[in-house]
Amino acid sequence: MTIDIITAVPELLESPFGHSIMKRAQEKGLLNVRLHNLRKWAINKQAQIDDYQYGGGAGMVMMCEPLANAIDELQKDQPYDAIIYMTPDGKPFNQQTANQLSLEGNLLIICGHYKGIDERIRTKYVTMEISIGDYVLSGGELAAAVVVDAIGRLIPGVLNDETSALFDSFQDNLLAPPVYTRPADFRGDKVPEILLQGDPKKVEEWRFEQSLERTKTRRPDMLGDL
Ligand code: 6GU
Repeated sequence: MTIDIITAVPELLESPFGHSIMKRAQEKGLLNVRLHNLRKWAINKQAQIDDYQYGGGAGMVMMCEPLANAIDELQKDQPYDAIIYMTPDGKPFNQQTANQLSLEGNLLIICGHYKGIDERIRTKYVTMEISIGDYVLSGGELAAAVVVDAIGRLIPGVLNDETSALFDSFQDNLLAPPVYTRPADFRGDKVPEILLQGDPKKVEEWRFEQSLERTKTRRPDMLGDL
């Protein structure tokens, strides 16, 4: 899977994909994340990519030309299954969307800054708009890192234990159960006995009950149609 990211601040995205699981995914050739500096397509020697908004008001708007030229050039090399714009007024991102996007081949992600991008790029190029929650970030880069991480770890072969994504919170509309590791007794606080007994069926039942209980108390909204 290839994910191209257009950003005015590529530095913000270098570290998130350079470590741990995302790094391994790229080393294994399962995920190819490419950062593209929008300034490369700036309209003049001043490296301009944004301008004042028509109608007045505070905040700069990212201009059509650099974005359109960037997208056109990248699109020449490969068609995209989705052109995604990161924006707080986009569709709330969730596990279902992550699952769907992890099945795609080529994605293009556009990170906005300032007041956002010219509306004409949204209507003419963008096929999907994603928000990662009801709060405002100063740019789309951190949100893009969140989305790429959520997608990347679902690509088959990226996680060591391939089944482990199946037990994630949200993957079956339940929160994950509590987990424990050694020691079995930490300052008098003991690991639940059932996990030590080695009966896989009982462990599975216990985990399901814990998941259900946790979801009921923390996120009753998720149980709406159960
Ligand atoms: Cl995708 N971008 C920005 N700038 N702020 C956000 C967001 C995205 N999602 C939530 N807040």
